Amino acid sequence: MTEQLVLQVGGMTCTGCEARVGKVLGRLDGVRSATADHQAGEVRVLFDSAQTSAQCIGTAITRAGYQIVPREAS
Ligand SMILES: [Cu+2]
Repeated sequence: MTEQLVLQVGGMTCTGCEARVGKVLGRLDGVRSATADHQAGEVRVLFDSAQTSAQCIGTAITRAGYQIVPREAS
């Protein structure tokens, strides 16, 4: 099933960072699309939950050198 994940990501300072995050996520199995916006500090990912998980996506972002900003409880 395709799911959408929106993450707040810290450490992206330019369009190069957006490209880097997009590329790293694009390499993961099950990721359909990944769009990063450094100004908003936001990453949107469409992924197949049978092939990958929010956990794996978060790990890939962290390994690329960026930080996942915890969401405030709503
Ligand atoms: Cu950058």
